Amino acid sequence: MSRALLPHIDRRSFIKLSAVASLTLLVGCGSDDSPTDNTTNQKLLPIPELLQPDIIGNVKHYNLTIKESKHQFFDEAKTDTYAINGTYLAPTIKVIDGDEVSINFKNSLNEATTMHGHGMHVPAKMDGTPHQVIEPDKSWSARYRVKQKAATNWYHPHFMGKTADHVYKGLAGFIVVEDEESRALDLPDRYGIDDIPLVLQDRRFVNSQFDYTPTMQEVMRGYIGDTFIVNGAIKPTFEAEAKEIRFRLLNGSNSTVYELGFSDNRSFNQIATDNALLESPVALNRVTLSPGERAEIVVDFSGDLGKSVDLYEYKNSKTFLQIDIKKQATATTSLPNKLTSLVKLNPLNSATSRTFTLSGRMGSFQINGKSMDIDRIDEVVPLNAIEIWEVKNSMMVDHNFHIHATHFMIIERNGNSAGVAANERGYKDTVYIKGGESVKFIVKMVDYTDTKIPYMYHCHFLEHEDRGMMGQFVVT
Ligand SMILES: [Cu+2]
Repeated sequence: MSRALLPHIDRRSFIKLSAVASLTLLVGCGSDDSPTDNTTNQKLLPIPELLQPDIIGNVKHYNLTIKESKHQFFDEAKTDTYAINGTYLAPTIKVIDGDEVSINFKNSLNEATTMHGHGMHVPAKMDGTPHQVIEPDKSWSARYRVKQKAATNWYHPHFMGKTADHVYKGLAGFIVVEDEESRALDLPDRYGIDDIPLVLQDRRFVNSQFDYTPTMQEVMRGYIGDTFIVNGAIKPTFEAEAKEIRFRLLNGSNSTVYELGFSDNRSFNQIATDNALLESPVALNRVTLSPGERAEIVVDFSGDLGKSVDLYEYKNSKTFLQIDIKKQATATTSLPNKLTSLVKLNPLNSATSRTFTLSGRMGSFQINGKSMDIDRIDEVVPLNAIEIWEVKNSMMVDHNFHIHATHFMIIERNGNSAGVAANERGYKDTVYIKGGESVKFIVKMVDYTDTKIPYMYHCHFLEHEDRGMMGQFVVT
């Protein structure tokens, strides 16, 4: 068990230890206090604990407890949270394509929830949707064989009508998928040293407690916090080696779109979209992520020893993270030009098109005129059929569209294939659709038929999802 492997470190011993290099690895979002750099008195970036599995037979068991906790966002007081194992957020689960895994959740909350593996390619009954409720004091396991390409995925609640509330309180963690191909690439992969997961969120606080009280207008337009946090810390510092650093960026917010870049406007390379590496790195100086979307980026700090730069959110003018490049590189990497090959389905081979129109008013939301009904199957999708799905945002407010079960590839934005940006030409499971815009994607279900238990498709702006902007499909 990971707890035994990573003994609890109290604050005092931590400060003493923090002079030691590479300690970042030991810092959980779960320790009661965030670590402090004793030279600058600034909080260091917490790195979610990398959870070690118990191996029983050939199955890797990851044991997680969902519970109420208190987390130190502020020096003066602790904040009531929900958390998994620690005090806010959750440990990182790292799996390899082909692994047999059992992700075991014990619900120690006083209310029911669920736990969905966002981006995981799993049978519907293992998907952790509103159909796999975990009642208080009960346990539930997502047991499956990992069968997908390397990706940065995540897990979070998906309980009917309460997803926004449960995520806001702190339930979210990474599932990092690796495969043989990704492991052979010369990419930064030392967890916590040059391979850094970042859960990006924003929150409102009143008297150091979360304030989750969206008005009707905020339900429609987004409940944006004034305090931006990363891995459960407010504007912490990451002490980087002077080399290429890989950041696994996750927009873990309820409903805020982030336009991310660096304070010196430097360029970086995006290497992965939601569900796989890109075929080649794409050079950018901004990357936009709507809620639920991920991007892996590699930024080269090899000539920057002694400098500081911020990971900055340009839409809301907020600093997420200060990066102090203050360590000599202890290993080097060199970003490859070719990362992977992606299967590109041919639209001419598609027999079926489906249209999903997003609408809503007065705090209620619909897809194709209907609000989510857990007892209604909206779409029946045959196995192995190539399909085109078009999603139209008929509103003036932003939405996105997320599908479970598998990934898709975007083929048009607003009726135009040239409208698909280079860094969107990869495997996606969530796509941002601005007010009045539309997106067409190509998709094929390749596994796991089940005529009864559905998968979901929905807007991942959580206030919209909870108020009806969700539907269900079965794969047959
Ligand atoms: Cu929406």
